[in-house]
Amino acid sequence: MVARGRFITFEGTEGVGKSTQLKNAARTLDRLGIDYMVTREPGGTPMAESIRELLLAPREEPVQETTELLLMFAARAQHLHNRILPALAAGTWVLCDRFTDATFAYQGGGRGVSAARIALLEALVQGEVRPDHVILLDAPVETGMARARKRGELDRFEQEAQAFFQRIRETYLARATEKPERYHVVNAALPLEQVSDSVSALLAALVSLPISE
Ligand code: Z5A
Repeated sequence: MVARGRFITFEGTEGVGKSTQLKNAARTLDRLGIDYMVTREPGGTPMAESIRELLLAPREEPVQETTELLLMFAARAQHLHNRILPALAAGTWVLCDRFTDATFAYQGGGRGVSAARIALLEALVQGEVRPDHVILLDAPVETGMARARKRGELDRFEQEAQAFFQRIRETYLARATEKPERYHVVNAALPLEQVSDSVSALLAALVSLPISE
């Protein structure tokens, strides 16, 4: 029987370096000879990518919190069942740029949707499925925002005020404190080379760690 792949997610506030570290993680797994795929949320399948476009587009019509929440989980249902779970079952590791922790942080901490309501949808869409490991790239909000701003045009989320991102950071850190066995907090404010070394070392350590079922 093929050993199930590991499900590893990368989380953090704007511009902390998730995309950069996903590329670094992919290179590390290449070196370690591990079969993997890289994906992202919202998105990861053609239909989920269409939902992503709906979610990120700046628009004049106010977007209801419930609409945003349901669209996040609609995209996740497609992605999880059509792509992530089949890959894990085939023994492929999945490196995912954001997952449900982002919903607890953005829609929960950021927008004020109750954790209980989010947990209800989490159970509906995911059953018992959770990431094996969450790599939380943590940096002061201003550091990430300054990096993100350099890219130019801001999407609907990036147009939010600093206090929104501060609540998101706090929610992520609180979740990491609750479940230290699943969350790995990396200081993302350090120079790129140091952050990359920490993430690579973390992944190398995970290879030899048994999966908790
Ligand atoms: N969202 C949500 O609300 N609820 C959910 O459930 C989910 C998502 C799943 C899309 O996410 C949006 O969806 C997101 C949350 C919401 N909100 N926004 N905005 P996304 O992941 O696609 O977009 P993002 O969060 O904005 O990611 P990002 O801005 O692309 O940032 P990043 O991937 O973390 O950073 P990066 O592109 O790797 O790095 C940014 C720049 O900094 C780049 O020039 C790097 O070269 C540089 N960098 C990276 N690391 C360093 C270090 N260590 N030092 C110096 N410079 C660095």
